[in-house]
Amino acid sequence: MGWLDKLKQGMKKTATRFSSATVADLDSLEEALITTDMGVKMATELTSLLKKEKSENIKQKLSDILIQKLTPVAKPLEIKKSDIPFIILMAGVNGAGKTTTIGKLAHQYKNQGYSVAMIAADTFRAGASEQLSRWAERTQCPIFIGDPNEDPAALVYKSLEDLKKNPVDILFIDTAGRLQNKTDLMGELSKIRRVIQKHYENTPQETILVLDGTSGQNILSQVKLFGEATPLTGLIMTKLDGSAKGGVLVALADSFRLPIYALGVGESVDDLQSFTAPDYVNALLENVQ
Ligand SMILES: Nc1nc2c(ncn2[C@@H]2O[C@H](COP(=O)(O)OP(=O)(O)O)[C@@H](O)[C@H]2O)c(=O)[nH]1
Ligand SMILES: [Mg+2]
Repeated sequence: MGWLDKLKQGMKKTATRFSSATVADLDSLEEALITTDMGVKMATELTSLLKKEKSENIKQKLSDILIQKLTPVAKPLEIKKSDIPFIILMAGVNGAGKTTTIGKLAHQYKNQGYSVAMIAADTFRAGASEQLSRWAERTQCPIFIGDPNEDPAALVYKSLEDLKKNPVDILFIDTAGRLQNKTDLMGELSKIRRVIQKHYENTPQETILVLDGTSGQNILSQVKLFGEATPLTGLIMTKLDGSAKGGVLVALADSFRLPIYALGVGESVDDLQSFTAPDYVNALLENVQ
């Protein structure tokens, strides 16, 4: 199955709601848009734009507006050769898909000929390092692992010292996603950043927030909270093959101008895709009559 088919499958819930809302009946369309998790504000804004639309083809108009909103954020993650080592810090709540996404990205970059390494800086959760180690083994990347509960920043420091002797093109840093306390989160992420910057100025080049596409509107508060804790450069949304309500991407594009680098559409190594706004909107609106 192609990724868009997976995406469509994931959005079936949305699509079913859409199918009971005809574009001729804009109030029910507004309700359907809200249930895609794009948010009440966005749904209301879209519907009022459509109410003013003179042409017959309201669905086309809706599609055009959505594509226009999503196009600026649908950007692939670019590795700049002049910026090597290219350091990518992965942030996100527990279970969002950070570790899996690192595995998938490492696989892609290895296939493109880059050398890749990983630091398992989630030293708190039992099993987190083992999980990343399995990805490191599969993708044949060197990995740095700490002792249980070792200070993540200290592990990053040691790893970077070692990498000076054995340089790589791309370095992924996996982090713990503890969100109980904003001060903790901010403290930990900024400590890791400071350590990185001691070794390389203007790094990490990327701090990517990984978001679970099934968490609905909660995603928006995660972006806000993490964004306050650390400067984010982009987003990756996972689990769009599940019961995702894809409208949340529209809400993200509207609320934050952060690029959405990739979408996770499954648990295997190839299930990570960049997205293009037209394909995405087509999948989202497929069942609108
Ligand atoms: N269906 C699906 N599952 C995913 C995807 N990405 C990650 N997962 C699963 O979600 C769970 C949590 O992922 P993990 O990478 O451990 O999250 P982390 O805690 O942020 O590191 C694991 O069981 C993954 O296999 C995805 O795109 N689709
Ligand atoms: Mg993890």
